Amino acid sequence: MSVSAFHEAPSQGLLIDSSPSLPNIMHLLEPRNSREHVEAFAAAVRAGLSREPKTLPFEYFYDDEGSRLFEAICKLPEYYVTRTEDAILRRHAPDMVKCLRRADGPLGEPTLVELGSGSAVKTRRLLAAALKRCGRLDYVPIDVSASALEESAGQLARKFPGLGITGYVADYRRGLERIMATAAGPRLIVFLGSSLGNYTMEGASDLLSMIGGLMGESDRLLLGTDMAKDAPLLEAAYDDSMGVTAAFNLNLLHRMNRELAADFRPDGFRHRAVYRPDRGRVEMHLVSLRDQSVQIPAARIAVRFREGETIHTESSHKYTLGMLAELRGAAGFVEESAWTDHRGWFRLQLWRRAG
Ligand code: AVJ
Repeated sequence: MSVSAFHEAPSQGLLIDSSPSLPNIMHLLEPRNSREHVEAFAAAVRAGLSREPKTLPFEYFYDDEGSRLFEAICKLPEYYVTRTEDAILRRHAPDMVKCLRRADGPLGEPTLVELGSGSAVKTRRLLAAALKRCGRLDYVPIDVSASALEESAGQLARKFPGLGITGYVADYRRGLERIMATAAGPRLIVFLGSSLGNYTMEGASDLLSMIGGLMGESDRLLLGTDMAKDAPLLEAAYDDSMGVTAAFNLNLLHRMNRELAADFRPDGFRHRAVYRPDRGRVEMHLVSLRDQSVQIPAARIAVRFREGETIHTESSHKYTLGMLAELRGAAGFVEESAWTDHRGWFRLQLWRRAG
């Protein structure tokens, strides 16, 4: 396939004229500044900070600033997760997409659905392999960050002629329900980066069951999971020397200030990451450095913090084979194949629905 001069032309007009497969972005979420969105955030904050111990839902890390900080985390020397998964993908992508076949009837193109695509850098390995195999492919990323989705969809459209892209700004459930009702099979759903790890074992099993419930016989789930390993490695990965992960965690306080008119003093808290092998996870907390009280007007609460009290902001599960087998069984999947790196730090597994 040759790249025409049009593709490099700076003019938007020429780009549109020359590209039959410009990404299509569907919005199933309320925009960030809408009243519904602010109210949902306020309700989550009120619930989490009224509880003992205090918590905040991890979903709220990913505003534009948080998504940008997460991309920076992925490049840190301590954060081996992204690099390790990418090495496995680089090596085995052609095997991972074998469930996809060239469309041979009126059924439409093979489809690769991605949950939480972010910047979709690692996904390129899979897209390249699937395009080589099938010629054409529909790529359907789902992400809550409109900016991340728009940017990566634009880049991928330029890089991969033959790829049809429809992005969904949506939560996983609503996005998947819509996509699985419309896209013809076979469909490969990819859930990379150990994003599943943010869910409790129960939440993960519910999410996987929901996904399985929408899958047909010829569909497959490709799931990337970070594995249990030595505490120092894990704690360094979540508390890097440049302080990027700390900034990512503290951004939640800035976000409450920005969106809920809260008066958090971010220098009154510090980032803490601790591996709890008994719970199978790394936990991130924000630790209050003193007794203090914070007003959150949009959530209609004032919150008191004791010195040393923490907000539990994230869990990142680090799986054993036993934990993965438990999830697989509970959610009704069967494993077809699995790939790992030479140190066994990260695992990609291909599952189909049981029965
Ligand atoms: C995007 C959920 C996979 O848990 O490792 C990175 C997020 N948090 N550093 C992870 C994260 C702190 C990341 N996931």
